[in-house]
Amino acid sequence: MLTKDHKRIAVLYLISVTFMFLLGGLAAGLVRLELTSPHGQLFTSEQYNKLFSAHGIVMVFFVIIPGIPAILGNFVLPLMIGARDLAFPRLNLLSWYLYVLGAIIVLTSFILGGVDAGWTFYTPLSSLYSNSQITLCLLGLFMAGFSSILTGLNFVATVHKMRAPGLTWFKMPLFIWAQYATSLIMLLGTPVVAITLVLVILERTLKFGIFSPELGGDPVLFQHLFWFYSHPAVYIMILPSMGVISELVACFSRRRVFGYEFVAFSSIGIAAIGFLIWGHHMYISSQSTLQNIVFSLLTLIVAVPSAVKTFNWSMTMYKGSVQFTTPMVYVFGFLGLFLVGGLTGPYLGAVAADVHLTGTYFVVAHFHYIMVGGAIMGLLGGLHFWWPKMFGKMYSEFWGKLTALVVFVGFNFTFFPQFILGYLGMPRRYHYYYFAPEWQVYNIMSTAGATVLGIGYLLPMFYLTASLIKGKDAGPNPWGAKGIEWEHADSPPDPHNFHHTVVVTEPPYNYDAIQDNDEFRKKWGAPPVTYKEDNV
Ligand code: HEM
Ligand SMILES: [Cu+2]
Repeated sequence: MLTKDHKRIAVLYLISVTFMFLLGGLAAGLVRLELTSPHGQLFTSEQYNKLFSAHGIVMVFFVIIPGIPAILGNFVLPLMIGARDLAFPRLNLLSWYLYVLGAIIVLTSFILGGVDAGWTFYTPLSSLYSNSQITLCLLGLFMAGFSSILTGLNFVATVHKMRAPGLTWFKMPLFIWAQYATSLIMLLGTPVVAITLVLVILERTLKFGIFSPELGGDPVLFQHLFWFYSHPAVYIMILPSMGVISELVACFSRRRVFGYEFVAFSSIGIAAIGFLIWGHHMYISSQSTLQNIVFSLLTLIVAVPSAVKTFNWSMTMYKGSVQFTTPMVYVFGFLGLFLVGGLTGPYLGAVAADVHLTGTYFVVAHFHYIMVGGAIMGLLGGLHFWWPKMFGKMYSEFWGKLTALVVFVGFNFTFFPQFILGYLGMPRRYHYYYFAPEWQVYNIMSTAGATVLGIGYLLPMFYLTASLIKGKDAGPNPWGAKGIEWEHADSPPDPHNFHHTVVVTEPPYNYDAIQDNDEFRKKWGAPPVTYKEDNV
């Protein structure tokens, strides 16, 4: 645990994030269990508040935000650009310690009594009224925030300074572009929320009048500061996943991503516009009508770069020869779920519809489709893609594909009924609904789906661990993929990544240059690769 090797730090993150994911999942299971009955007899309202707060806090701050950057980014970013390590290896290790310290503090706050103000910590509930362990919890999140800032800093410096000779900006893999854009958001946004959390702590402990009207503060100010970070934060969660998808689509369609430059710039575009649309979380917060209209327009504009990506991935597959490997099944899962999540966004972005839908299960369904559907599918897809590189072993394709299917089906059964519930008016964060027993059937569907989904999320732990023990050797390039990490490094890569200095001469994703890589694939029994004429 004193290693400065980015690859080992990535594995440390993999273990710690998985642990947090299990805890967050447990809380989610209990929340869903409570909602199978309209009367809410299992928990008191206070216990329920603490459960969903714990779920949200753990999942957002300790799973999805660090997820892809800290695990996959740490492992493959230096390899993909031909660097020996990140720019600041010690800082990287410090980031992991801050993550763990933050997690321990937050979990302590749960054990000492819990937190009941939700993951959004709206004032004045969080600052004046709640008697729960909010101060301690915020302190933990503050630590975790620094972990995020330092990782962002490290990635930006690495991408600027450590690229292999010949690797110009427009030869960089799209995953790197996505990580770069994400890192910019981490650097610019996280300090704002970190300070905001400190202000809440000061208000709680020293009665500073910042957010609470009783003390002369303004609760809407908190929302502005909070969402100024937390909307861009949703792109911290989804952009890396989009980067992963670009890699998988290129590799398993055996083509350069259609409109590579557009996809690269759309990452930067999403990051930039993401900072202008936080107000769509505040339509009913008493901000002015003009503000509502402006935020609404800007919100609808951010859909454009996401649509560009989706269109370009589809075109890449359409013109390529698609290989159905486990990571590719996750790509299709991602596309299906992201589409549903994305298409329900504009309903929430349009002021008039949002006034009806805000605070309901429609919102819950929407952001789970994006964050869990989008970000976790990308994380799983990427993990299955780079697993052979990380550990040098192949896993069972059968279990891999089956799991992807179980996750997809379970996911839809869990969250689709919540759109209906939201439309029918079921509010989020209530532990009973005896005034509307007709909602029970959808809630039972949702809980049943969550059970399937839970099983789906547990399965990889077994067959991926099994692969470490008895998996076939993967060799350096089991997918026959293009990219520095596949073409120049062993699996797993040696401590300094490469035996020689990498010099880049080819354009990115130069799949046209490969004649035949079937020998790689025979090793693990995959169908042979066939290449199509490139007729663009
Ligand atoms: C791209 C990834 C996206 C992620 C990760 C994401 C995530 C989220 C989250 C976490 C919330 C819940 C906030 C809360 O706790 O109240 C939310 C709500 C919202 N999202 Fe998204 N979202 C994404 C895309 C979009 C898009 C494309 C749109 C619109 C075009 C959109 C519009 C909204 C709006 C307006 C709300 C506020 C709903 C309300 O509380 O009334 N989102 N989103
Ligand atoms: Cu937002």
